[in-house]
Amino acid sequence: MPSRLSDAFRAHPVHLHHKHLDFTSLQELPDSYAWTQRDDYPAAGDSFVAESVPVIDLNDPNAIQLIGHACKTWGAFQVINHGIPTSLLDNTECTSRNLFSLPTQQKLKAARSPDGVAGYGLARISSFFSKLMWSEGFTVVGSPHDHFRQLWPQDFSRHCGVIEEYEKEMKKLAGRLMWLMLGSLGITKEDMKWAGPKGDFKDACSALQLNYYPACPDPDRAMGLAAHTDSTLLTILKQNSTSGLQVLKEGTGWVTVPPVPDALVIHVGDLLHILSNGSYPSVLHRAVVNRTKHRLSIAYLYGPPSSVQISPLPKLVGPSHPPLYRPITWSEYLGTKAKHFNKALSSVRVCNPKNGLVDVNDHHNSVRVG
Ligand SMILES: O=C(O)CCC(=O)C(=O)O
Repeated sequence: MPSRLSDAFRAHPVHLHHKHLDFTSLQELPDSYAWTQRDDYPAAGDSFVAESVPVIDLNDPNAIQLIGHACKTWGAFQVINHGIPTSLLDNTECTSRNLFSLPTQQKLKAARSPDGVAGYGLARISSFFSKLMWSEGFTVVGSPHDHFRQLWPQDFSRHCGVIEEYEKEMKKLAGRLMWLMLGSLGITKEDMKWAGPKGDFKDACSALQLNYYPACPDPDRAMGLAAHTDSTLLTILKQNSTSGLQVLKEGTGWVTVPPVPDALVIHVGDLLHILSNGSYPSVLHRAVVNRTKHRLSIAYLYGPPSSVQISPLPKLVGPSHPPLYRPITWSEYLGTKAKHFNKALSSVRVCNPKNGLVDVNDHHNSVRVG
């Protein structure tokens, strides 16, 4: 992540205490992890088979239409036949599992600093909540080399190689998905100069977030990762075979995204919501935990070059569709998010949708904390 993006975090340091990270010693849920207001929306799917986010085959000739529909109605979808080799998905999951299995003291050698982005620790969003989340995280920005050398002094290069290969493949897939998602809005290369002369989003910025959710003695009262939207253009999420990811569907409630072997979950992020002038909702999601099984997820967070101004695309703006958001760089938006969290989008909104339409991301204002 270029220094401009790291600056957003440096300006908003979070002082999280990492001492709670040894979950194996906890036989009962401590009060500090008990979320009394967890169910701010109903959970769908307990008593009936609820619909869930569409699974889209990227080789389907109608993929672009299916993606457009999924983005509009869910802000999320799963993809299969995406071209990422199963062996790379497995190796990345294996490196992540290996990392979180290290003794706590070893992991803390690579702890994220209060004003940093990369490294091991609690989710950065923890600072917005009075209760702790039942998870550990590790963020990679660029090369994981320096941190991995601390974690595995003898064996770091093998793990670095896996993560770097994963980042390279994710970048290619993210560029491809960008064109499918933008194409479904009628946007072409002429409309997206910052995608570069080859349209390959060469200067895009990204980070990789590894999440580990240990088995939990009281999962109904715990929270793995609290409800949030991503500050990205899009996120590519790989989950292991334990379910836990839930997305909020307006009018339905929390819907579980079931793990599908080799599928990747795609989230519309806040910046794509802005580019689409509000047509594609930035999906509110969270992770819940399991009594007997641990869970792993790997999120590739993809955004524009740090200094590019992101604003509603001119083609999507007109007399009946005024621009809903002011222009903002990713760097500035990360600073806004670090300060306002789930109210960041509304803080950059300049007007409400016309024709009585509700802004699809308005529900974020009602998400309760703690
Ligand atoms: O673990 C999951 O499924 C969600 C992860 C996530 O939302 C994140 O890393 O931002």
